[in-house]
Amino acid sequence: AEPVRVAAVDLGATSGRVMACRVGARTLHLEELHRFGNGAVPVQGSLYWDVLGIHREVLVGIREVARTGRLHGIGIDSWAVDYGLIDRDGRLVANPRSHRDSRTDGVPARVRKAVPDAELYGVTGLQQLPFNTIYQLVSELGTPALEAAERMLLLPDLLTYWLTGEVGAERTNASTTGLYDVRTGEWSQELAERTGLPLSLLPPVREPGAVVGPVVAEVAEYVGLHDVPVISVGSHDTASAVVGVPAGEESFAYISSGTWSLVGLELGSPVLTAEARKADFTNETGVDGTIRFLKNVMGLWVLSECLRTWADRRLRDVTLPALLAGAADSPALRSVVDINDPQLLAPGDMPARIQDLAREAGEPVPRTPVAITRTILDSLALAYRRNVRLAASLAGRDLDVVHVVGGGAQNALLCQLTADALELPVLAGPAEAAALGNGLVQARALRQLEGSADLPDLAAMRALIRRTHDVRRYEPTGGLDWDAAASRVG
Ligand code: LFR
Repeated sequence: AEPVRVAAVDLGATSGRVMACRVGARTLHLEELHRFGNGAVPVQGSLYWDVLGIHREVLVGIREVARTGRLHGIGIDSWAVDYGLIDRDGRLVANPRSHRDSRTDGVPARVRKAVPDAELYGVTGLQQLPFNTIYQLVSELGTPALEAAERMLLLPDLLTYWLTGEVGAERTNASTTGLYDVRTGEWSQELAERTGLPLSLLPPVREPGAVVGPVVAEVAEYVGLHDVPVISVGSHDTASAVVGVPAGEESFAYISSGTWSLVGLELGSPVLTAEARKADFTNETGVDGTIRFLKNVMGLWVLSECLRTWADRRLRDVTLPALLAGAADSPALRSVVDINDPQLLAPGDMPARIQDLAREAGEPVPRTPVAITRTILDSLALAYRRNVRLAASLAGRDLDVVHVVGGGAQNALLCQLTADALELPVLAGPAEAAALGNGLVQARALRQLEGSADLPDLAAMRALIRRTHDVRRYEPTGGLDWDAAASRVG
């Protein structure tokens, strides 16, 4: 079969990318054709996404893919949880908020009164993150915006709606809302009722791999191509990234390392035990009915927010490469903190918060940007160690390797620390796993449309990634007392 060429749109909280992805039986090639910065915009004490700006950048990127070759399909993935509301005329009601907005402060406690945590977990299987869609929506109860709303569209679904005019809720992302029943694969009518949210807000669920429809005329005109199908992919970026993990036969854990670090396992069915709930592990739905059993770890967000703070202060020499080089030459495990402390969730003066956490924990306070960077990386490695081990023990697995995908796979120091902390080999890359997972699912959908009988499963997609992409191996080295460091962060 001829290779197909699709536009894989992968939106992260700090940058968005539009790639041309060429997929054939033995070829898989990504070309980044458009990249743009992204970030929440604070206005009047709220944190908004500039969603129209994102839509415009997505269009620019798609046009670039079309301009440079054939274009057989378009698929969008982004971070999870956040949404836009549309009214009965199909218009956006208000600017979507970021999950780092403080509007959900205190909301989980309110929801707990209507639905105790254990019950909620039994239905959704989700980690208690204060920003889960259910809490964001409950925070909007009684507001004019929610009253005017006809539908809630998760961000990739909103952008897909603007491209096609079709509403829906892609399954992998729907599973992150806290309103989706992980046992039945449907919206939970019961949870909607008990929290006072109208079930009609939630659009019909659609499958990753479904063809949503051709682009509407206004988009076709802009891009210069008619009849291009938009294809539903694992629209939760983590779902696409895990498709893009180049795992073979081995028993593996993964770390999808971007703004967040998602640390866990791929399973065949959810783990809804009391132990999993107490350990606060999530069960998100993946492509092809898999379950991502994982923990959200604060991730490189903490470092990127430090960089932003230092750049605002016009500190010189605080480029990322300089900081990482300095950190690699700094003493290990001198000062470690709980990198998952909720105080690190909201944007702000992150260097000061890291110093405060160190002080409160009785650790030496890191004083320089390099020392703070080292504290963040050591602390991340400790969190990876703790949560990979927890995941394995909760799911009853022995592990051979840890795959690191996403931008963090390019951070050699962090990959080495991860191997050391876990005493397991780390296989790092590809950095663009989410875009690959997005493109591979589109390519399979297109082949299915053509009536091909021989469709790749996840293992075959991963084998293709291994054949076409370099993966860097980090062997664990000894010499550091990770156990002692782990006991310092509690
Ligand atoms: C990663 C991610 C995580 C989700 C968080 C918030 O980009 O999608 O999986 O928990 O962002 O949406």
